[in-house]
This record gives sequence, structure tokens and C-alpha cells, in this order.
Amino acid sequence: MVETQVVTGIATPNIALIKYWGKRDYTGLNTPNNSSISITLDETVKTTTSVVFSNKIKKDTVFINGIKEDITNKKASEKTVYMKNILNKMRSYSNIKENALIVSENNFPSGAGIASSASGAAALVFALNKALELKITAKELSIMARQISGSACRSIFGGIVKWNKGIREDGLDSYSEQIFPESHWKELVDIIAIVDSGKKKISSSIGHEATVKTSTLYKERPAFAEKGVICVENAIKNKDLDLLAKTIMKDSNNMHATMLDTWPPIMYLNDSSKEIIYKLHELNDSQSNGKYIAGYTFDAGPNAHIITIDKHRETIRKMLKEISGVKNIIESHIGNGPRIANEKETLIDIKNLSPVKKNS
Ligand code: 2P0
Repeated sequence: MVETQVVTGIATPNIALIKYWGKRDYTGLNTPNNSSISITLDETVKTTTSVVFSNKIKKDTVFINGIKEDITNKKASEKTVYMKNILNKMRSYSNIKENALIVSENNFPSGAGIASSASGAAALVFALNKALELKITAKELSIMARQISGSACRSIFGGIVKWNKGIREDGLDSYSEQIFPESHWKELVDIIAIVDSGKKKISSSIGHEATVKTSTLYKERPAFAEKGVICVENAIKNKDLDLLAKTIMKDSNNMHATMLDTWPPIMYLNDSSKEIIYKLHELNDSQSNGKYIAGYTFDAGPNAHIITIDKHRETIRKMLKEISGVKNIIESHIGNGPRIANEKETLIDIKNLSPVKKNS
């Protein structure tokens, strides 16, 4: 890098159709007990991350959603430490050794039922790869992103993505790959029903570990999820919405059953989530041809992701509007993965080496 330049990466969250819950490693590798499949969302929901390296920056500085995070602080959160480790690792591969300014923002509220850690980590490693002139492959970026937050390794790709669990202790065979491009099934849509925009009481990281340690039911889960991965892959290949809907609902229910079986129990679903589950089963069971038209899936929170195709959007929206606990609805189709943004999208004021001021 001849002169200081700002690089901006944009990445979007992903929603797992077959879930990742439970790790083999808790030291920061985030290697999972089972493979998983997800859809990467479009830019309706996205994280934008700008980075710059300069000898005018006194120490590595990070702003997330307008708040300065001290990544050099010894009391920093686990995810912040993982982020610092990846920044240092990627910088060690580069000729660029200066300190970094990183500014990251989500265009969706943190309580929107969408995992911002996945898009955040993916946007960061994507931007760092370019800013540090590394030319690291997407597979390796997936491994880097996984070490900040497990599910982030799937947001490195667009379309339908599979995270192969891998078996190696060093995690080098645990990464994601695109199995179908976004163009394969364009009509597929995630209708997100927000029933609670508050922060979750138990973080995913704590939940993963507690479930593996204490749930008896969990012993069955990895094998069940692996079968689900094959089933979802076939359902998507054949655009079989009935099979897709049934498989993802069973997987979500299975994961939440292991959470409830954790000691002390973990319950992410609330009464409105349960009402959505009952209403969607009623709607599916009332179809005259016996085929399901949509499936729900819930992450580590009460907000529903209803996976369907455009043809049934209005029917689903009508169903959701009749549920009083549904506060907001967000819709996202399949996206095409991370990209380097243009100058207009930058979040860094290069003259002052600071975050750009809003409305300026
Ligand atoms: C998933 N979740 O597959 C599952 C479904 C939540 C339920 O991945 O500790 O934030 O950073 O590896 O990735 C949430 O877990 O956990 C998650 P860490 P992460 O999307």
C-alpha cells in the first residue's frame, strides 16, 4: 500500500436451515459438532465495515454502531478478543504493519432477530483481506471468520451455503462452501416476524457449551442434523418446498428441545413464537393438496424466520398480521455474498482518520 487507503466491505447475515448448536472446541476455534446449511440474506440487512491502516493511528481502534470498543482492554468481551486475534493474525501475514481504524455499522437494529455477529465478522475479514493486500481465498476467509463467530463462516458466501463440520483438531477442514448460487431458487424468501426486539438473556456462546455439557437429548442431535443437511440439500436441489419446510421445522424444534433439556433450561421461544408455530401448522395442514407452503425456523431467540416462496408471501403476511405479538415484519431474499463497497459507502473520514459524521 503506497498511501493510506480506506477499504470498505459489506456482508449480510445468514439464516441456518439446519442449525449449528454445540462445539467441539471452546478455545476460539468454534469447530461445530455437526455440519449446517444456511441461506445468505440480501442487502435488506447488512453490515458495512471500513478499515484503514496508518502510522498516524496511535493504537488499533474499533467503532461498532457508533460506540468505541477498546479491543486492547484486558476485560474486553470474548468476541472482541477473537476479533483482535484475527486482526493481528491477518496483519502478521501482510507487509502492512501499521495500526488499524475499523468502523462497522449494521443497517438493522441489534434486536431484530438477525445475528449481526455473522455479518459483522464476515464483513471485517473481507475488508481486511483487501486492505492488507493478502489475496486470501474465500475458503481461508471462512476459517478466519469462524474464529470470530462460528456462524460467520457461512456469510463469506452468497446463495445456499454448507458449513462442513470437519474433523481436524486445528479446524482447517471446518469451513463453508456455496452449494447453490443465489440464482438457483430466486423465489425463496425469509419472512422475519419480530416478536421481541430485546437482547437475549443467554448468549449463544454460553448456550452452546451448556447444552453439550448437560443435555441428554443433545447426544442424538449431531447425527439428526447431519441427516437434515442431506435432506435440505436435496429439497433445495429439487425446489421441493414441502420437504424443505418440514425438514427445517423439525430441525429447529430438535435444537430447541435440546436447549429446554439443558440444565438449567434455556428457553428462547416465547408465547408469540409458539403462536406462530401453531398457526403455521394450521395453515400448512389446511392446504388442499396436502403440501406444506412454508416452514419456520428459530435461532437463539424468539423471532420467527418463515421460509417460503414469493407466491405465498401474502398468505404468510396475512397470517402474521393476525398474531398480536408480531411487532414488525422484515423480508429478505437470497443474497450474493460479501463485496467491496464503493467510496460513497465508506464509514471513515480519511482526512481526520475518524468515523464519518452522519448527515455531513
Ligand atoms: C446457527 N446459531 O446455525 C445457530 C442456530 C443460533 C442458533 O450460530 O459462539 O453466534 O460465536 O460460535 O455463531 C449462533 O451462534 O456462536 C448460531 P459462536 P454463534 O446460526
